Amino acid sequence: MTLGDAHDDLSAIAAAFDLPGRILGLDPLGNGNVNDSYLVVCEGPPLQRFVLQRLNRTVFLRPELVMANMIAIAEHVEARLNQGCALLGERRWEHPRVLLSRDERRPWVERDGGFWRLTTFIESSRSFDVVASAEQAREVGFGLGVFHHLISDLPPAGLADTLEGFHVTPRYLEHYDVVVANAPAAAVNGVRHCLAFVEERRDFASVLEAARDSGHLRLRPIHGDPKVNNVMMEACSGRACALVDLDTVKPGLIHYDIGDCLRSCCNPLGEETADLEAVSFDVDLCREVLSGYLAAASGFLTAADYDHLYVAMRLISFELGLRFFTDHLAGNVYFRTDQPGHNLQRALVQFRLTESIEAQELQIRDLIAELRADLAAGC
Ligand code: GN1
Ligand code: MG
Repeated sequence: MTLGDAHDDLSAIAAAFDLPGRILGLDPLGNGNVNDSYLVVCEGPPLQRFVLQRLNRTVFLRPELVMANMIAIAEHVEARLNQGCALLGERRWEHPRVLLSRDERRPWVERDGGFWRLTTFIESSRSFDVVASAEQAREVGFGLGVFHHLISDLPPAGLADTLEGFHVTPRYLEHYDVVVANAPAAAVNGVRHCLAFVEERRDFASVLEAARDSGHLRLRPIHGDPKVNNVMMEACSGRACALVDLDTVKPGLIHYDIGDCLRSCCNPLGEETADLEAVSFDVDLCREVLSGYLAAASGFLTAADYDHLYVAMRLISFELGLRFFTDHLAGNVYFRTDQPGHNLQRALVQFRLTESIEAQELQIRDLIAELRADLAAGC
C-alpha cells in the first residue's frame, strides 16, 4: 500500500464520522506510545480541527467501554461547566467532545479490525513534552486539579474498569515475575541494574494498594495519564485550558494521577532522554506543580490523601520504569519503540528518577508539609 492509499483510507475513516464539512488535511499527531493519532482539518468557515485515533485493541480489550467512560465524563464536565465553576472564574476551560459516526450514530467506527474514534481538537492551544518554566509547571498542576475537581462528584461506580490492573503496581510486579521467569537471561549491564533495582523495591510496590485496602484511600474517577503533554495550554495566555487523551479515564486512586503528573513534570530532560546521568527530580518544579494542584484540589483532599503524596511520586516513577523494563524483557509487545533497547533506556530513566526522588525524600516531605500548613492557615 502506498502512502497515498493509507491517506485515502484514513480520510475515508474520518469521513465516516459526522464532520461539519469536507476534509482538507490529515496528518500524524503527537508521539503516543499506545494509540495512533491524526489531526484532521475540516472545511469551514471557520476551519475546524479534530483528533482521529485508532485505539490499541491489544491494550484496550473493550474499547466500547472506553468510549462509554469518555462520554460519561464529558457529559458530567459539561454540566458542571454550565452551572459555572468558581475555581475557573474567567479562565477558559474546555473538554474534548466525542463525535458520532454518520450512519450508525455510534461514538466509534470499526474498519478492518481497527477501532476508531474522533474528538474535537482544543483550538488555540498547545502542549509540551517537557515543562518549560515554573509558571507552566504550576499551570499543569492547576489543570489536573481542575479536572479532578470537575469530576470529584461523579460516582466512580458509574465508570467501567476499562484497563484492569492499570496503575495497580503489585499486578505489574506479578506480570514482571512471569516475564522474568520466561525471559532468556541477558547479561547486559542495564538489565542487571534493573533486575536489582526492582528487587530492592519489591516490598514498596504495594504501598498505595495497601492504603486502599485498609480504607485510607478510596477509589475516585481519575484521568489515568495526566503527563505534561496531555495538558493543553492556551496559546495566548499559557494557561492550562483542557486535559486530553481521555482513554484511561476510569475508577482509580487520584494518587496515580498526581504521581504520574509529577514524575513527568519534574523530569526536565523528559522520559526519552539518552543522558541518564543527568536525570533528576526537580523539587522546585514539584513545588510549583503541587501548589497549582492544591489551589484547585485542596477542597476534596483528606489528611490521608496528603500523607500519601510522597509515596505516590516515588511509586508511579518506579512503576513506569517497571512497566518499560517488563516490556523490554517481553520483546516490546506493549509500548511502541523506535530502536532496539528503547524500552530498556526508558526504564533506566524512570529508575534514575525514582532514585532522585528517594534521595530527596526529606525535602519533598517538608515541601508537602509546608504547602499543607499554608493551606490550613488560609495563605
Ligand atoms: C502510555 O500512549 P501514551 O503515551 O498516551 C501509557 C501511559 C504511560 C505513558 C508513558 C494506556 O501513554 O500509562 O505513562 O505511555 N498508556 C497506557 O509515556 O498504558
Ligand atoms: Mg495516554
